[in-house]
Amino acid sequence: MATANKNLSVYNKADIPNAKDLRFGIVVAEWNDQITEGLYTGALEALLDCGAKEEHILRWDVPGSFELTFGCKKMISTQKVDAVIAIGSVIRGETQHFDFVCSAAAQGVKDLNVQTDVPVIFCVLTDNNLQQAIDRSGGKHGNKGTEAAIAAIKMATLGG
Ligand code: INI
Repeated sequence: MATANKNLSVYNKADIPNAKDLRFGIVVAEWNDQITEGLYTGALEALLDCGAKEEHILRWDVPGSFELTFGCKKMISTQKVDAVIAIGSVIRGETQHFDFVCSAAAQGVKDLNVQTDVPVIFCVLTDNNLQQAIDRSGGKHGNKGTEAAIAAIKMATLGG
């Protein structure tokens, strides 16, 4: 995807609805936790910067990106949240495992968006190597967690 010249962390607060009355869920995969913690920090800081209250942001951890769908589904069905952010990092290895985990995570999040009225934001990095993931989780290309937080606010307030 074309992030080469894009900083994922740039947003104009004047264009973002205030998040003070919104509740957010963040589901974080433990795999590649150096990366997913960076994404989480980016998302959390952007939500707070846009007015969300810390006590209205719920975090759950799941083992890997494959488990994000179940984690988000359970959060939506048991907690009061206006949007959920699914955070993961999949890094290509020598086998096809990468493709199956990426595909399952993307399809699972897409399915939840079709099935429920709570938007689920796809904040899963799918990189060829660790450096690409570092660059997008608080490095030279910014932080995709920040971008996901802005998307969560916009989707939670869609249609007024
Ligand atoms: N999960 C990830 O989130 N990132 C990875 O890079 C990864 N790799 O490389 O294997 C990964 N695998 C675990 C997977 O998400 C599940 O937790 C596991 O298959 C159990 O269901």
